[in-house]
Amino acid sequence: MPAQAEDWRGWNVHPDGYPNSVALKDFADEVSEKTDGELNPKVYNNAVLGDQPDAIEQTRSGALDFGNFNMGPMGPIVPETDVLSLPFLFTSVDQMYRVMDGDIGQRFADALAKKDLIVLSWFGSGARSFYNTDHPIEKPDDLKGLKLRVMNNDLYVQMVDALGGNATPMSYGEVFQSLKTGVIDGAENNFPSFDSSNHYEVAKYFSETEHLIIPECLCVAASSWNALDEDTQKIVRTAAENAATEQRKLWAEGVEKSREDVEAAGVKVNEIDDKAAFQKRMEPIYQAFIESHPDMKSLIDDIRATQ
Ligand code: BDP
Repeated sequence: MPAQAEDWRGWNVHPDGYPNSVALKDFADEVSEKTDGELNPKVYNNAVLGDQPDAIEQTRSGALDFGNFNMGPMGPIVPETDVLSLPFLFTSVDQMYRVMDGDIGQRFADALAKKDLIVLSWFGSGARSFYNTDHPIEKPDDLKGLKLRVMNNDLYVQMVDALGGNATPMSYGEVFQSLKTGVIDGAENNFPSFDSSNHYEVAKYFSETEHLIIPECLCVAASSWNALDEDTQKIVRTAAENAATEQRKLWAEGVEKSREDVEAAGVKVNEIDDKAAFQKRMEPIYQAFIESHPDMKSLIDDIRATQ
C-alpha cells in the first residue's frame, strides 16, 4: 500500500453511461474500496484530458496514471499492435476475445509493457462499419470519392484508399462538427459510439461492413504501477479484470439497443451481401504489411488459426 493516499487520474473518451464508462467507474470504486481509500482512481470522461494519441503519450510518461485505449491509435506507438488494425482480421468478437485472453494477448501486452504501458485487461469495441451522409454502401465502389474520417493510424488511410475513398485522420471529438459542416462525408465506428457521439443525427446511412473488430486495453502507466506494492497491484489487477467482464457484458447487451435507437431516429442500416468484395480490396494492404514486417507474419497466422 502506498504510504500516503494517492489519487490516480484516468483517461476515457466516452460519455457517462457508455459501457466502458460504467465499467471504468466500477473499476475506480472497487480499487478505492479494497485499498481502504489509499488509492483513489478517478476517471475523466469525454476525453477532457486530451485526445487519444496524446493521452496514450501522457500515460506512457506517467503524467496520467491509466486509461482505456483503443489499439488503433496505439499502432503508431507500439508497432506490433498494428496487426490488430488489419481489416477483417478477426471473424467475430468472440474470436477476438479468445485471442486476446490467451498467449497472443500476452504477446501484445508484453509489447505494450516495453513502451511503459501495463495492460491490466482487454475490453471489446464490437465491429466498426462505415456511415455517411449521402447513400448506403453496398459494394466497395460506393465509397468512391467519399471523405471519411479515420482514427490516427496509417493502416486506416490505406484501407479507405483501397476502397476509393479519401481518408482524413482526425480526433474523435472533431467528427460531429466536421460531419455537420460537410468537411467530411462520413466516418466508421461501432453502433454504441455512432449513437453516443450523435453522429447518427447527421450521417443517416450506416452500412454494416464490419471491417474492424478491434480490442481496447485498460492500461496503467508503468511508473504508477511500479510504485504500488504487490498486494495493491493484485487489487488493481482484479478490479481491472472485473471491469473487463462487466464491459463485455454491457457491450453485448447495449449494442442492439444502440442500433434500435439510431434506426428509430431515422438512420437507414443496411447489411452487406458480399463482404468478400471488400476483403479482396484489402489483400494488397496485407501483402505490403507482411513485406515491411516479416516478423509479424506468424502472429497474423496464429490469430487466424484461433477458432
Ligand atoms: C470508439 C473507441 C474509441 C475511439 C473512437 C474513435 O472506443 O477508443 O477513440 O471510437 O473512433 O469506438 O476515435
